[in-house]
Amino acid sequence: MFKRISALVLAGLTAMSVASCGGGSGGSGGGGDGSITMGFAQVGAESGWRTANTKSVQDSAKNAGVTLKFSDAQQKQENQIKAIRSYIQQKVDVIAFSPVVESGWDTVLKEAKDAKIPVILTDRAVDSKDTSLYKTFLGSDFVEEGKKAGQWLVQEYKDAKDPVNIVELQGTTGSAPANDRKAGFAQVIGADPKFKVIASQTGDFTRAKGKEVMEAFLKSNPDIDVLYAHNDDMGLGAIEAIEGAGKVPGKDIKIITVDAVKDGMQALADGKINYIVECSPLLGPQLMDLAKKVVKGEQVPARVVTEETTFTQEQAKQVLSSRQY
Ligand code: GYE
Repeated sequence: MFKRISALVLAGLTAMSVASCGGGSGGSGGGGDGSITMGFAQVGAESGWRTANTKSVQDSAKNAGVTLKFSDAQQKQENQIKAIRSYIQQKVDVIAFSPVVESGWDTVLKEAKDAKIPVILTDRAVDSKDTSLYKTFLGSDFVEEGKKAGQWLVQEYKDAKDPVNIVELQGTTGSAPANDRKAGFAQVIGADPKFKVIASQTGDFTRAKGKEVMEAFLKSNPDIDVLYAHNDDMGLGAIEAIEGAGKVPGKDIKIITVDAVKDGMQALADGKINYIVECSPLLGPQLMDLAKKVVKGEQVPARVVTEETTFTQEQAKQVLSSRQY
C-alpha cells in the first residue's frame, strides 16, 4: 500500500502535468507566446475545502492558459519539499504552494530564489524571517476567523452565569490555520473567565480524526457545552461521535466550525452545527493573475487577503442551493 502511494506521488512529481503541451519542459520564462508553467505543491486531499481548492487551481490554470504541474503531498512536509525541488529542476516559471506547516521552509525557498524562480504562497503562510524568499502570500486571515468564532460564542452565552465548557478540535499541528484559529479564538473568549477550554487536541483537519478525538473527549468529559472545530470536516466527524454517544449535536453540544463547504452548510441548515465562519478555497483565479504578474517581473502586493463572511443556521438555509463547493 505505502509503496503504491509513494510510487504514485513520485509519478505525480516527475510527470504529471494537468494541462498538456504549452510550456514544454518548462523554463519558458514567460514564454514568447505568453504562456507560463506553474509548479503547484498541494497539501493533500484531507478535506472538502482542499478538494474545492484543488479544483479551483486546476480550472483557473486551464482558463488562464497556464501549464500546471500539480502534486499532492499527502499532508507531509517532506513530500512538498521534494515536489518543490523537482519543480526547480524542471525550471518551471513560477512555483506556488500551500505549506502544510509554517516552519522549516528556508532552505528549499532559498534554492528556488537562487534558481531565480519566483514563489507564491497560497492559502497558508510560512514563518520564514526572510520575506524575500517569496513574492506574495494569497489567502485568508486565520486569526480573524478564530476571532469571529469567539465573537459568536461570547454573544450566544452573553447572559450565562455558569462556566461554559468548550472542547477544541485543532487543525494539523504546526499549520498556520491551526495556530491562528486557536489564537484568534482564545484572544476573544479569554476576556471572560466563564469560558473554559477543557480539552484541545488535533484532528488533523479530517473527518475520521475529528470523530475519533471527539469520542475520546466525550468519554473523559461528561459535561461539554461547546465544540469549536477548526474546519467543517472535523466538525462533521465529531457530529457522528456526539450522536453515537446519544447526544444531540447543535442542542446538547453547540458546534462552531470554519470553512463553509457544502456538507458543513447542510449540517448548519439541518441544525446540527450552530455557526460557520467562512474560509474561501476559491483562490485559483487570483493565483493565476498574481503568477502572470510575478513572472513578468511586475510588482504585486506582499499580502492578498481573501474576502469572507460568516453563516448562521438561517443564512445557511438561504444560500445552500447556490454554494459552489
Ligand atoms: O480550513 C481545512 C483544510 O488551509 C484554510 O485546510 C486551509 C484549511 C481548511 O484542510 O479544511
